[in-house]
Amino acid sequence: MLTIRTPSHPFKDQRPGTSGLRKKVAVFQQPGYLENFVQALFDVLPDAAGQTLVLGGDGRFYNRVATQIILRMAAAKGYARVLVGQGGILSTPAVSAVIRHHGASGGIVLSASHNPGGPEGDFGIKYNIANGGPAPEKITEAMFERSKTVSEIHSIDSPDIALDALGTIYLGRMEVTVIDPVAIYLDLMQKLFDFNGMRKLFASGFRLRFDAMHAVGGPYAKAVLEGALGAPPGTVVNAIPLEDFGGLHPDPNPVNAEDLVHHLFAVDAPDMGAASDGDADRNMVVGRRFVVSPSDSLAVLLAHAHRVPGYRGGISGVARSMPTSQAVDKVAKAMGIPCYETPTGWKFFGNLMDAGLVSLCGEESYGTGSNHIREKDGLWAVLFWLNLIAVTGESVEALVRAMWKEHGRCVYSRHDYEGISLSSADALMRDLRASLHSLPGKSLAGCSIDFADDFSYTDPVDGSVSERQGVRIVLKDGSRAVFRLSGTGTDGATLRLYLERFEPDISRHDLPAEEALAPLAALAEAAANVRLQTGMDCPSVTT
Ligand code: G16
Repeated sequence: MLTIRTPSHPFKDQRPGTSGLRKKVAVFQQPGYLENFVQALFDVLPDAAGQTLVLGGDGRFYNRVATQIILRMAAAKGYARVLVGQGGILSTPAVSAVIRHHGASGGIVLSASHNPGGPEGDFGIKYNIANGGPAPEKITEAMFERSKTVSEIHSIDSPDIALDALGTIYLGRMEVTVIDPVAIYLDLMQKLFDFNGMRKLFASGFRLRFDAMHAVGGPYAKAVLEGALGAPPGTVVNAIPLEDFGGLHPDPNPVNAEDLVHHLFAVDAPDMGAASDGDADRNMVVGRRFVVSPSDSLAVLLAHAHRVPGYRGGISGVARSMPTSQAVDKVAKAMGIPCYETPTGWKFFGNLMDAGLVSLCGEESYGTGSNHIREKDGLWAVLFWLNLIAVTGESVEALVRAMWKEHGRCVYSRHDYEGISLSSADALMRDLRASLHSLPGKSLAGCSIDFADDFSYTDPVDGSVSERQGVRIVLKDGSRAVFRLSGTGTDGATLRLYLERFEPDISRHDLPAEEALAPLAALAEAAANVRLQTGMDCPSVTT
C-alpha cells in the first residue's frame, strides 16, 4: 500500500455537476487532482471487499493515464474485481449495461461526454451506482464534502498494466479483467430489437449513414450495424475513436454534425442518417432532407413502442426533462399512460425506472433511453428507429409527420449563449426570478402570459425536492420560453433558452421554426433582456 500525502484540497470548489466532474485536461493533470476525486468517492462508498467495479471511458486524451491511476487506487480500496474495457474503452451505455449484467456495485466512467477532447480539450469522470445510473445527489454531495478534507491518497505501488489484450491479471490481490467493450451491449440489443427484420431491411438496399464522430460509438456501431445487421461496409463513418475526436466537437446536433446533415440533404442521400456523441449516449436522427428534433423522436418512439419486441409488453409510463418539448406528453395522454416531467439530468429518470413507473424517457439534449439500462443510449435509439422503419415500411419523415398530424406539432428550438461570464449569467437568472411574480396575466411582446415559475421537482419515489431547475414563462396553449444555465460547460457559463410553440394546424407544420417561434423569442427578450445581459446580439448556437 502506498499512501501519498496530497496538497490540501485540489478538488476545492469543484462540485460535481449533473454528470460528474468536467474540466480542462490541464486541470485534471494537476498533481493529486484526479486522485482527490477518486479518493473522496472511495471514502464515501462502503467497504469494497468482495465487490466488483466497472471502469471505462470514451477514449479521449488522458483516458489511459486515468485508468491506470484508478486501477491502483481501486486495489488499495480493496475491490475484489475490476472489469475494465479493452484499451480503457467503454461507452457510457455499455458501462451501465455491464454494471447491471455483472451485478457490480458501481462503475466509473471517464468522459466529458460531448465536450471537445485532446490535450487542450476537456476530461471528465463520474460514478454510476449499482442500478447502472449516475450517482444521486446524496452521493455526489457527500463526495464534495469529503473532498475538502482528503489529505491522503491510497494507492498501490505497481507498474501500469496492459489494457489492450483481453484476459485477467492481478493487481495486488485485485483481479482485473479486460473485457470486450461491445459483447454485453450487443447481446442486450439483440434481446430488445428485431434483428432479423433489420437485417432484411439492410438486405433490401436500405441505406444508413451513421457518423460516430471519431468517438467511442464507432466500435459499437460497427459491430452492431455492419457486423450483426449486415449493413454495407462504410455505413459507419468516422468510426475510429481518436483522443481528440479528430479535432471535431463530438456533439450530435445539426451544427456540429453538419457533414451528416449535408449528406442527408444531397441528391443521392441515404434513407437515414444518425450520429452519436463522445461517450455514445446521445443520438441524432436525420431522415432524407428532414432533421428530427430529439423531442419529436421520443414522441415517435413512444407512439410505436408496441411494434418493438422489447416493449411489446407495454409502456408503464414515460418521462422527459422539463425543457424537452411536450410532444411526448400528447402521445402519452392519447395512450392513457402517465408522463413525468423531471429536471434536466438523467439521474432523475433512474428512480422512476427503478420503481417501474417509467419505461421510456428522453431529453431535448439529444438523449433518449429506456429501462434496459440507466443511462441514455445513442445506438439504442438508432436501432429503435431502424426497427420501426423495418416494421412499418415508412420513412423517417413519414413517421414524424404522422405523429404531428395526429397530435399537433410542438415547434421547438434551443438557443445557446455560450462563454458568457458567470456573473452575467447569474445576474440574468436573478433578475428574471425576481420578476416572475409580476408576469402572469401580463402581455409581453404580444404574448399573454398564463403562468411563470422556477421549476421545482418532488421525486414521486423518494420525496426529495430539487428546486430552481429553470424558469418557465408559459402561455395558455402550453407554448413557452424556458431559461436555464448549462451544467456541463467548462468555459464560463452557457445560457440555454428553449422555445416551444404548439401548432395544431397541419397546414402550418412546414413553417420554418425561426418564423413560428419569433413571437416567443421576442417574449424571452422582453422578459430577460438577453441581449443586454449576455452582451451578445444573437445565440452562438441555435438547434
Ligand atoms: C448531461 C446529462 C443529461 C443532461 C445534459 C444537460 O448530458 O447526462 O441528462 O440533459 O447533461 O446538459 P446542460 O446542463 O449542458 O444543458 P451529457 O450527455 O453531457 O452527459
